Amino acid sequence: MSLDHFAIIESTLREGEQFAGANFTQAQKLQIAESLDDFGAEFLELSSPVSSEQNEADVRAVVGLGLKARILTHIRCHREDALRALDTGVHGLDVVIGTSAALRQYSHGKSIDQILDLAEDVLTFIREQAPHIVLRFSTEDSFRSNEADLLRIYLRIAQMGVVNRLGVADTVGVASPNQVHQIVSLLRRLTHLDVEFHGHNDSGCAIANAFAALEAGATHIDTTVLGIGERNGITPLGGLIARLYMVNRELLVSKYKLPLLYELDHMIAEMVGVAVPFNNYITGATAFTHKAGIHAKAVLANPETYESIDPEDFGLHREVKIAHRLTGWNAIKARAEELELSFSDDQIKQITQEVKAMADKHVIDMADIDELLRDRASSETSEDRDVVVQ
Ligand code: HCA
Ligand code: CU
Repeated sequence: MSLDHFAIIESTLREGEQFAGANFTQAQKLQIAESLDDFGAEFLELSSPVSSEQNEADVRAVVGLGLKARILTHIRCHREDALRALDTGVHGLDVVIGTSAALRQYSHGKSIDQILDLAEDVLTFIREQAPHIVLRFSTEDSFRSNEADLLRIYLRIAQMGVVNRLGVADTVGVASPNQVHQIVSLLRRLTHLDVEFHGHNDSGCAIANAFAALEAGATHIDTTVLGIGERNGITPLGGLIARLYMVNRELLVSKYKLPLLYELDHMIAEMVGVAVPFNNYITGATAFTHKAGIHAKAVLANPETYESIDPEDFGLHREVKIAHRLTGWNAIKARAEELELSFSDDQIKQITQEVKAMADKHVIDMADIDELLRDRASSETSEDRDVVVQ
């Protein structure tokens, strides 16, 4: 399994550019490329230079940055596209062709035999032109393609000995983790080539499918920041990171600059005109917010009780919400200590009941709690004084 040895192909600048709200300027693309490189993404996949003149200029500009990340571009299975792409100086080509009946009929109109002939011609041509480039071949809509056709294509391509990597694409998000596991393990067993997984999220399995691919031996996973892409997108970078963190925290912390994730998610959200979802993996507004009294008590004693991810690994902080009717006295006590107000446990329990009663009547916030605590503290001191005076 390759959970401890994998690479991310960050496709915000290709699949992400296919997101409804994405219209990146060259300056934005350079900023995205630099940020992803800084984060530690091993590969950046860019839109095909054939798609527009500006896109061609953008590929050249990103290549010109001389980043540590290797630059790939994504092209159709055409000699012409390949030549245009190679001319930009990219380090690798991701070649794709549709293999499902629907795509064969309504997209390029080719039979499986014609696909094989074309792939053989184009891939061999690319290898002749660029002996050292990283070359990948992928079947679009793999999971709605006939399984026997798919295997025939992959095996023939593998036998040609010109590609470094095979791509499996769940183009419309139909695959389950089990299906992904099966095809990826089969390809790894039969070909020994690197295997990449690209998964859309139409039915909510994109992260689980990417993880299953890695468990099955996949070497490369496609992501985009926030998961942006066609329709509701693909495996989100942050979501994949969260999933992988669960099995190998040390590796993730050393391989990637995790504290940059918050910045990345918010930068892309702003560029494409969406908000970072409140429930987003790691960077959502409530990702590290604890509320119920039972949770707050345990988290205040030891955060691991209710946290599987340490926010500090991502440069973030947890929040314990205490201003609500589910609050508990341990949380109120902790707040009193923060304010340097001292009460007995019985007094804190009494104040907690007052907080709950208040929250039952209307929405309260921390200022209400602080006011109540200060008020009770000052009446305590005046009662003490009274006692002294008496
Ligand atoms: C698309 C193509 C693609 C390609 C994936 C790949 C897909 O539909 O725009 O090259 O592996 O989802 O099939 O993004
Ligand atoms: Cu896609």
